Amino acid sequence: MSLPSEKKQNELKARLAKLNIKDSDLTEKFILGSGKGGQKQNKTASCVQLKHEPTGTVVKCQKERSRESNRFFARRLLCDKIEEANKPATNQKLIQWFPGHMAKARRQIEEKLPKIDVIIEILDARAPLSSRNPIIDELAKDKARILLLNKIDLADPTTTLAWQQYFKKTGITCISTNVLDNKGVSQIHDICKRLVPKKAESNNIEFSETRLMIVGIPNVGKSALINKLAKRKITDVQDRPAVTKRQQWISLDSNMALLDTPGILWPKFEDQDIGKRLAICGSIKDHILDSEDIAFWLIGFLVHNYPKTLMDRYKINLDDKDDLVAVIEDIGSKRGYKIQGGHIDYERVYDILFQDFRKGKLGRISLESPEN
Ligand SMILES: Nc1nc2c(ncn2[C@@H]2O[C@H](COP(=O)(O)OP(=O)(O)O)[C@@H](O)[C@H]2O)c(=O)[nH]1
Ligand SMILES: [Mg+2]
Repeated sequence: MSLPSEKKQNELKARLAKLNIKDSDLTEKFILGSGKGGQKQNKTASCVQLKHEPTGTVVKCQKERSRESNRFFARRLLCDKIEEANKPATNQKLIQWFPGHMAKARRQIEEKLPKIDVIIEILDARAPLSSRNPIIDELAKDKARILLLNKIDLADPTTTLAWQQYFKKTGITCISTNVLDNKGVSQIHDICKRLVPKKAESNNIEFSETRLMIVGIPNVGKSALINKLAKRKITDVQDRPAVTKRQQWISLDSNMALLDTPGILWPKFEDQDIGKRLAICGSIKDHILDSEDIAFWLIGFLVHNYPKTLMDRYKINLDDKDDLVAVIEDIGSKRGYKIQGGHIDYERVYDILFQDFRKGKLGRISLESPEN
């Protein structure tokens, strides 16, 4: 296999220079590859893994049999990735997920607000900042508000505590819940009573009840909370802002009423990592982002923050924590996830990682903490 032409090599050099990618910033590894490329035949470690230390970008390349060619292609791939990350409209792909929904969702929340006394804002306890859309601060600045860190059964308890303190400092009442198991939910009544002064006695029920509305991005547990507060299954809880229907009030105890349709907030698109955390938690659909990118992010995060969990769950040892390709391959080979030719089925490893994380099979894990 001949090396890429001199012209191509010079082009690459120019791109590297333009992106300020220096050789001294790269950590390069050669590993025994699998999958396409037939490395198993010549038994050399021709798969190249490249890490750009300043940005933490990792690429691997096992396109060719020759290590030198793969070194070239790995560098080109790295340029692609870093260029992509540098683009201002990086999240174009994500934004397309909500064609026209953002403005509509905002309008729908704004329309409901005049009737609402308390806003219950649900966040995913595993990634509270990523699952929070600050637009609600602006929309609901004059309203009483309760912040729910939900799914605490899946989040790291120490980190959840730290988040509670973090939000308390901002002056917002914050509680931790596991809505599925009805944990923490009963506090909502008491807090509402505390936050909203007793309304004037009135024959018109509309003016005497304390009215609640639940808001949050997809998949944080809005429908589950409505059902728990209503103590019955509200079948018509809709998650799509496009659906309009007559609003219904669900009467709760203590002279309170809950709007049966939650306010849908859209996820933030400020940076790639937010998107990755949300995809891992299931708030953004899998196919929106590149599953390989997300899986590498998750495995890198777990290797550094929850190594024991990873070792116990997949019976692997993490001899080299920087070699994420090897970690993924190790999991695949321990589980026997192979494709034709005996190569590791990467996609299947990614799937199992996401599923295990979402079901809590990796233990209680938080993807961000207030300190970082
Ligand atoms: N483990 C766990 N799962 C939850 C919790 N609350 C909700 N869920 C699950 O999260 C998923 C999304 O919940 P849903 O209420 O539909 O979220 P929505 O999109 O905000 O309405 C469902 O599978 C729920 O069963 C919780 O506290 N713990
Ligand atoms: Mg829902």
